[in-house]
Amino acid sequence: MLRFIVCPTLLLACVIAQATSPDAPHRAIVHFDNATSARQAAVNTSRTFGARTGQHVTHVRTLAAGGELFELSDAASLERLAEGRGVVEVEPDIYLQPLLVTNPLWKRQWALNDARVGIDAEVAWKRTRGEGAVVAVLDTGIVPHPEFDGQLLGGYDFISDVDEARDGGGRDADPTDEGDWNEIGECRARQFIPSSWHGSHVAGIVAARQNDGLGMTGIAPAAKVLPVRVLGKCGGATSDIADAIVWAAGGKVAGVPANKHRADVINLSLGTPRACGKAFAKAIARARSRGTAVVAAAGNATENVSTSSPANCAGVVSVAALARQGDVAWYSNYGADVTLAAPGGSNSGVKYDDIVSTVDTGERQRTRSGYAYYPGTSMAAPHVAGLVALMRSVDPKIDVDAVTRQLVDNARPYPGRCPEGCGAGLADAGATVDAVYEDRAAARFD
Ligand SMILES: [Ca+2]
Ligand SMILES: [Ca+2]
Repeated sequence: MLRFIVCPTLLLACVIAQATSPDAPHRAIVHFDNATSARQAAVNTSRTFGARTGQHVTHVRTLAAGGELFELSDAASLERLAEGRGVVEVEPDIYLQPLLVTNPLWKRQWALNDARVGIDAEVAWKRTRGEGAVVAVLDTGIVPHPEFDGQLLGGYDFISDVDEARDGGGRDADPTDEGDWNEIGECRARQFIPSSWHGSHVAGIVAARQNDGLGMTGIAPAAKVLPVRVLGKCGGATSDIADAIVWAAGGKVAGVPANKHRADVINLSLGTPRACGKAFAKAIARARSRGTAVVAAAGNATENVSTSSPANCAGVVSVAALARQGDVAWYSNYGADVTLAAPGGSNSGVKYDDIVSTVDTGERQRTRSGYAYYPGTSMAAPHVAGLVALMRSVDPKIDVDAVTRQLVDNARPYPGRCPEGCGAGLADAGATVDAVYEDRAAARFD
């Protein structure tokens, strides 16, 4: 029987509704011409239809504003019903669904759902939403946000410098973002620069709550984010970031309590133009040896990624940014050391062509939670880090080299142009998660 599901935003709820609806009765509303009375209509239609098809058609009632409701046997055909005497129109008695606004920003999340330039998250979600996986976000810290309720693990604040930290102390167990605004002259700012809440934006891309009636969804909404604060007022020190990489991977850092939630993947949406130094190289090697994958933004300098650290470090999954139209973003770094690309936004002045995610709305200190559209390889990287969480959820034992190999092997060709070269193509969550799932299933029979 014909059945419409009103389902504008995605949703599991709708899938379930479709699956259960065949149990509902088969009914049709028949509209007759003015010359046919309700009683006549009921009798005529039942007789006519029954005579022609041998099916049972039972009159249920007359609708208040007109129209006759009939219950039909299973095989009853609406087309045949329409042939009845005096019948003007037949419509199925469709079941409607409550218009739950489960993720109202879904229509803006082209990075996840656009068939051409998105990463095909919905296909991956048929297998997993990241259950059991941990994504460490090494960034400006985290703000309270309804999208993070139940999504966070206890992280850490690795900023050693009290002035940079703005929380009155050095390293501590509170990774809350204290704001990275700059007054004129502060950190060489030539004009006032408001707080970015960058770490919260990145964390939302990874694991904002799904189907909570609010805002957006992360790519791995059942994964947990481990917020690690490494960027303060003027950025972050290599020494602090290197320690935080080791800690996030479950390694020991003197003076810091052990991390009880070893990350499956570390996201580094940060960088500086220089070669990969030994501090990063050693920390990244340590993390990888502990089974933690490291994903880094390729950088926003429109240069070869070999100039941007830590994206240029060995073993890192280096992520370039795709613009809304499918070409590599004009600002994105590129080159042979890029592993693959993910949606990062156009940075063209059209906000919906950038990446929506969670922020605070305060210009300096935290004020209240909200959403903002940012462009950058910083936004591309967490799509891949979230995808790694999905992969680890499907196969917790997949090693860091296999993670990179599967990302590369299952990327799809660039929908647009990347003339200077940017790795294997566009990250494809559906194909990659399917491949990991199938490999694991095959391994069980080896
Ligand atoms: Ca602190
Ligand atoms: Ca949400």
